[in-house]
Amino acid sequence: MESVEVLVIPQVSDEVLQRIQNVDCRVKIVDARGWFDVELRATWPQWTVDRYLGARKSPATSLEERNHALASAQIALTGWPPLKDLRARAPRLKWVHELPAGASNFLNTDLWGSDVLVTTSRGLTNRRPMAEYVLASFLHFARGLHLSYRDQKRHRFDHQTYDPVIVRDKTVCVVGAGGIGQEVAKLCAAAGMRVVGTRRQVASGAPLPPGFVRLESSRLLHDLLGESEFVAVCCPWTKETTHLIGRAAFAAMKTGTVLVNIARGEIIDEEALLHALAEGKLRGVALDVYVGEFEHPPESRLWDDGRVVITPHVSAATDVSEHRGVMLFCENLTRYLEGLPLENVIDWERGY
Ligand code: OXD
Repeated sequence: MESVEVLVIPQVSDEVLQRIQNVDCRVKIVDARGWFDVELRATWPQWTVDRYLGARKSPATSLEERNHALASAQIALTGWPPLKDLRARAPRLKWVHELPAGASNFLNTDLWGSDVLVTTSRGLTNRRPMAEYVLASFLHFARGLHLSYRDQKRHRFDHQTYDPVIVRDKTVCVVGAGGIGQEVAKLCAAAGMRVVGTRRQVASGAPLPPGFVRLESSRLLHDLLGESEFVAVCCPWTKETTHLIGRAAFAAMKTGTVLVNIARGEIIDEEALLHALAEGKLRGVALDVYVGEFEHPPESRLWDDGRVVITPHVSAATDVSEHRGVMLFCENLTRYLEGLPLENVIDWERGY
């Protein structure tokens, strides 16, 4: 095989570039780190640009140089946000790998549903920090810590309203028992919680992943919600999971449920969530994601509610990264060069 051009778009380190080069001498890296920032700034909503590109510096390049790099690339490594018109401008493109995990990141790009193989870092993101975010949120509301902000603001305690509960022996429903969901399950089980969960499909007779005492297909989600005090949404956002947590799901939940979403905002119907809060159904809600998070701030009625914690998509952030997206890219590069099937390819029909 002759050389393959690998276009590196995100601002990864020199060490990462070297690791990719070390995969095989046929790899010809086109170092386009940061080149496309100028286009990302022009094509993504200002909210996304401020949040993810900020004031970072990038090399000045001409459109001609960028188009030239795209014209010959067979493989591209991308980050978040991705280029919206990569397919159209890279006629020789065969495969794109994204360092983030979410397939839905490509929804507004011309790669979605295209003939190019697209792989994600699904399951290889910082799972432990995300699991810690979930458990921290559960404990926050279980101990009533959210009420301390109210008391602090008005300089008056109302100790009777705290009504703390212990998480040990309580049931948590992990919605989406993939790589992240399984990490959540392990940590919650270690805290003494009873863990049940759903997956899109569950093979009959397959052993339960560590931590789980029950795993069902998503058809049985409402049954599991009905036996849980805590719920963690960890599944990918697809056609099937849009508004998965809607009115019927809230109706199936116990009064006093704590709900955490570390996946995508669109999985929760926010009107139904507001309704459930108004009805007093939920003890607390932690949202690391919300509907339209790449375009605008959260819905004010959620942000203004003392039972809702909203964070800016930081659950995977950590001082000790365990992200293995580059590792997967390098392994897949070897497979690509050997003509073998790649891991973590997005199935456009399935949506992840
Ligand atoms: C994501 C990620 O896609 O954090 O949300 O990787």
